[in-house]
Amino acid sequence: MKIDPNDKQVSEHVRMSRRMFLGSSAALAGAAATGVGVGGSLLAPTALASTATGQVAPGELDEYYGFWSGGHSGEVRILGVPSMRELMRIPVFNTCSATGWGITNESKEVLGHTAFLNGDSHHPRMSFTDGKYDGKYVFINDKANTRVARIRCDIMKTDKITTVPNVQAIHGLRLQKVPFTKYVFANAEMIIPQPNDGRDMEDIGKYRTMFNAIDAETMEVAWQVIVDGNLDNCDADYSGKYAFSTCYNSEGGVYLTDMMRNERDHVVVFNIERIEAAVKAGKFIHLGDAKVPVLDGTKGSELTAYIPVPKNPHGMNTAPDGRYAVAAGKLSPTVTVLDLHKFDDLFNGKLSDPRGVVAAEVELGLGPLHTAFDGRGNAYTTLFIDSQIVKWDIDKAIKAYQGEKVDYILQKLDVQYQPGHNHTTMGETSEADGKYLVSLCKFSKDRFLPCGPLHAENDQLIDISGDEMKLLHDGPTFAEPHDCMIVHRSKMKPLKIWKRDDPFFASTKAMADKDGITLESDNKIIREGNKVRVYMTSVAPNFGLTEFKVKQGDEVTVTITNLDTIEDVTHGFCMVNHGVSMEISPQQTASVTFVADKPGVQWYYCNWFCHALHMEMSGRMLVEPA
Ligand code: K7E
Ligand code: CUA
Ligand code: CA
Repeated sequence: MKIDPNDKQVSEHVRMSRRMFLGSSAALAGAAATGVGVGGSLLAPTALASTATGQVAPGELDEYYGFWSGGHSGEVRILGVPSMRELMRIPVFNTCSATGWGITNESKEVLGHTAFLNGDSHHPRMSFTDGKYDGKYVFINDKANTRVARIRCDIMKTDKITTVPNVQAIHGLRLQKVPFTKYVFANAEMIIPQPNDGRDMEDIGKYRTMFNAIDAETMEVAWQVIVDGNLDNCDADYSGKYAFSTCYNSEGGVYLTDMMRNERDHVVVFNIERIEAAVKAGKFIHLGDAKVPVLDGTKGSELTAYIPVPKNPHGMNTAPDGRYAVAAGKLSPTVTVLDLHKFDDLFNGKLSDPRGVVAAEVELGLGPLHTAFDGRGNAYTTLFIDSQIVKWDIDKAIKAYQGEKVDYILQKLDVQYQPGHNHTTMGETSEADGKYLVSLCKFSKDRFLPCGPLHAENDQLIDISGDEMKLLHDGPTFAEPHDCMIVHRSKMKPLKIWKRDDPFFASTKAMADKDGITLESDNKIIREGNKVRVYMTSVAPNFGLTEFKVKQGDEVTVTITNLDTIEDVTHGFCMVNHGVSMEISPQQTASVTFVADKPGVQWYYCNWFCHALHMEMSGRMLVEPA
């Protein structure tokens, strides 16, 4: 028996539920639009409710988008803040069977066909214009395979991935803030022989790593600077002149005990103007096959300055006032406050000792890792060993360092347990608003129902709008969000439906053009030797082709264009027993290539719930035996 998708009863039911669904989202959009006019951009009722509880009522929208790294899951996740609801996952350095990331041709083009699919993402950062988030891109590093990826914020898909040559393990990643994000700054962490071709493996004293600048638009590596020591975290200033990185291994050791020997390691400052001038003047070398200019920034170079700071420093965070940056001591209970307004003097000969830029070096507690800011002159530093967030006053810390008797520590809040990064709403921009702080705790221990030996982490939401920090919410997260960034929703303009001319599937469209196919209407099969290209459309609940014939051993490319124009009606394509599945969202084209290696009837079906007849949205690949 055939079910008629145009059956009146069925379609009436679907129309009804769509209308209800669209009706409610339209109301929300309306409410949001009204809110925009009221003193900034928040929904007044949401703001009141969330300030009190951190909760967002069902049907209400969050005030902030949070971008979380997925650590060694390799992805990026979007959380709503303050609800801490997980809104979306963006596969980056991993495979995803729901969306087909790592499986579809479009994603393989981004990943490169030979790319590793295990990643270790740490630091998601949004592009800037004039020190403010511009809603365009989010960049993220992959420590595991020395890559940097870019996510387009209109479609929330990864659109470029760059492997950085000559180095190993990209860790710290921050962006140029001013005048705009021209460069993505990426620290390579591990020291290796240069060149690393097997020659000098035992000569540890010659191991070096590099600071890397990637062009944010082309995603090509613009230049690399060789440094002394290794590189951990980095940040940039609000003048656009400097970037700076912590180094925990100034010893140049390869064993842990060696890396802990010195009482002070350093922060290395990169002079962007001078580096650009040196590149222009041809003062660089090439290493191996890479065409990237490699410059010498080791001690004594005019491109860099080395500021000694205690001990195995980790976090490097610029305050929103543009005046100070904080290096967290990790193995020292101190943080070092650097005066960015004195950084010119590191390069013009006015300072005999680079420590002259240290504005304060004060004790906070055990294991300081990362610092966040509220835009009101306060800093919030995670204390890994003490399992606390310490709130401190930057100006008072400077006075205390100068010998005045002032208490710069305002509050210590226990968190559960052992925080790594923390992040405030808009806190890494000149628009820091001091509303919420998220503490990314590395251990959850007893905070959640036990789920076996492997534990979730615990991201805790803290209200910092008042004088006192108040814990609002525990949020379990799977391995391992090192870091997050939180951006006000007024900065974001994601698409709800794909545009037909999106460059994300331009190559697929070019292939169709060559085959004389119009993706928006054709349901056709093109054969070229043993390569078969199957083009079809989809409209809920039908594939344009309910069957197609191939021969065993054919290489089959299935390209599907989703003609639905209704928000949220995504289809899927899964070929049973072939490891093939993918997402096709409204107005998207997606394609996948596989070998039809099994004879007989092979069913395919839609695996994204799209319609009352979603189960029936299927078809047969008929494979003639070889
Ligand atoms: Cu885990 Cu930013 Cu990679 Cu600190 S890093 S904790
Ligand atoms: Cu189409 Cu489910
Ligand atoms: Ca050290």
